[in-house]
Amino acid sequence: SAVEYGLDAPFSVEYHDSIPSTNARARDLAAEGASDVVVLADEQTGGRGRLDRDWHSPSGGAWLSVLFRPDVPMAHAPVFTLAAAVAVTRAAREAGVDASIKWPNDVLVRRGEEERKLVGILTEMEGEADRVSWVVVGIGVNANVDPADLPDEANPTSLSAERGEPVDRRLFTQRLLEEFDSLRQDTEQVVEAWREYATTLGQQVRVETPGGPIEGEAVDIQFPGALVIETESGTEVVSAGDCEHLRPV
Ligand code: BT5
Repeated sequence: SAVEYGLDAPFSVEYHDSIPSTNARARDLAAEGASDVVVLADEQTGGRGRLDRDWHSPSGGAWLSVLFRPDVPMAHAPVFTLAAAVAVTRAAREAGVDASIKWPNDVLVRRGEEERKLVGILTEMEGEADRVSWVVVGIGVNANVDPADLPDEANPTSLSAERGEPVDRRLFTQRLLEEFDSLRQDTEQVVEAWREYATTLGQQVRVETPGGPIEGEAVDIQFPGALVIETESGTEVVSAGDCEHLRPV
């Protein structure tokens, strides 16, 4: 309920028991001129992932969207996706779940070779090339959700499944928002923090890009979010926007 979410957050919070999509609501608020608002829901009935894919959002999750207006050029906006991944990873680790980040937008839990998706992040924005007007960072955390209720093909997991007991969503969300607030104001620290939690670096990867797949070893990340890949024919720098899929090969 809304009471559970008595958040002391650096944003004003709009809570919904059920809403089609917190990102869609945050975009509407952006159109009305709002900023520094978090839209939070217990359940989404029309949650969206990248490329208009469905995001399953049953009751018990932490489905939220942060609307803000950073003073940065459009090209820097991918850094906020990384910032959200770092923030949610820290909050998950504090809750006892050993999360790490798979470039660019997944937070997952690794068990040996297996990777289970815990979180998805969808960043949307509008503005001019030299200045963003608004950014909406949508963060979908499988908090107190049974993975059996989520699509199998993504190999999903949840905070409660990993912990063996429910997580305090108020505390978790509060820590997530505090971390995100600090990172969004100091984007220089984001890339370094990201490296600390990344599973991707050092791995053989295959990234699907509009220009075709790129295979090689992921060696680094560059501000504001591009992956550096050593391929047989040289070094490739793949920007977050180019990535459709990445998996170990
Ligand atoms: C993402 O997309 O991972 C971004 C998801 C962002 C969701 C948040 S929730 C709050 C805000 N409001 C919204 O409407 N959206 C944002 P993508 O990388 O495209 O992954 C989507 C794929 O993940 C789907 O095609 C499924 O295979 C899988 N999937 C769907 N729901 C899932 C879930 N709850 N947990 C794990 N995997 C899921």
